[in-house]
Amino acid sequence: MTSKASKLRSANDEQGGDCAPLRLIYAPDADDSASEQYGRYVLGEIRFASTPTITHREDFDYPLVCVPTQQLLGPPVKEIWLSPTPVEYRQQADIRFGNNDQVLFGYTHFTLPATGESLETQIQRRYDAMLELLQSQGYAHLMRVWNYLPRIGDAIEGMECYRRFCRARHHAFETFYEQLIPNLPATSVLGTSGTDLQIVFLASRSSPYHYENPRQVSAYHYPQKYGPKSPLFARATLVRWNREHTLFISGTASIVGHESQHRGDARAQAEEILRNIEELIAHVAQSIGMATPGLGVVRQLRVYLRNSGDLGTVRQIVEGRLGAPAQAVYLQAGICRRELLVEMEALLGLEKPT
Ligand code: 3EB
Repeated sequence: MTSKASKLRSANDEQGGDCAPLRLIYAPDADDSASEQYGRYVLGEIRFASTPTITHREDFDYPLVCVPTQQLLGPPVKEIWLSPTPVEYRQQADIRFGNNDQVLFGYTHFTLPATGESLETQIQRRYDAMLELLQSQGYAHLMRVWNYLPRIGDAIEGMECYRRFCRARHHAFETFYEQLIPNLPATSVLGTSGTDLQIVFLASRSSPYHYENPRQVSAYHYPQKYGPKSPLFARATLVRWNREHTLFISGTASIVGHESQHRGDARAQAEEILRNIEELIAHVAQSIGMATPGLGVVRQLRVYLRNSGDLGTVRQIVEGRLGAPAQAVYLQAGICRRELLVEMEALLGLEKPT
């Protein structure tokens, strides 16, 4: 066993095997030794690069996602989802996945079809396959989904690609789940400059808790003006492990109620987003009997910018509100409504109240 792997193992042993079954770390993208050292303790890895999509490397077994998007600040990083115990890797249908005893990391992608009908059929098919895989492997509960959608804002045969995506996802979820709302996970949908629709997901054996944001209309209740079928996702998902909690915060935009706020003003949008995230964290903390922790608890943040020129402005707001301990990755990406310039998603751990 490599030294990093044995360190992971002993950290888990010290805690009586109680630590979270997944943990996100960042490593320099250029450094393959990081991935090699963690070896079979990697559930999956996400890289960002505008270069061609690498989906699999023969020397690593784990799912490797390469999102064709530009990182706007700092040396290129990759996100490594680590397991405290060795991971098993498999592929079923078109889905690559890694799992330990408690959680599963999965990845599937396909070239975006050119016509609206085949686009929706393909999306629905992949979602069906994902849900069936999770059911059959015993990881029935989605915790977090990321969708990277080329041409997100383009009309394809008269309907926006994102709206078609929402309709296809709606059909898949509706067919699979008896009840929708208790099953909708934290989610993001971002536009890339690539050719493939990429779907990355995390699922667990145990049942997570999904939350809505008191400042926002639930996306599944959005009025029809945003599309024929509403976006099906939760604003946040909390997973309670033995000793700690993991909170996944969905892609969050400058939306209050269901309306976009601060058209054309990236600074004000960033501020609104941080108010949304702060309120959501407060709401979750309150529901589990914790004191309101504030934005300082955010450990990892992804900031998506429609225009790279807004980096300086948005960064200033983020750093002012979150402080030093948070790691933020800034990426250039398409966002689902054309007036939205910024979107952010977050990951944090909450200590269990004693
Ligand atoms: C919003 O709040 C902004 O369709 O799954 C954010 C996160 C958004 C997830 C989705 C959409 C989705 O409506 C967009």
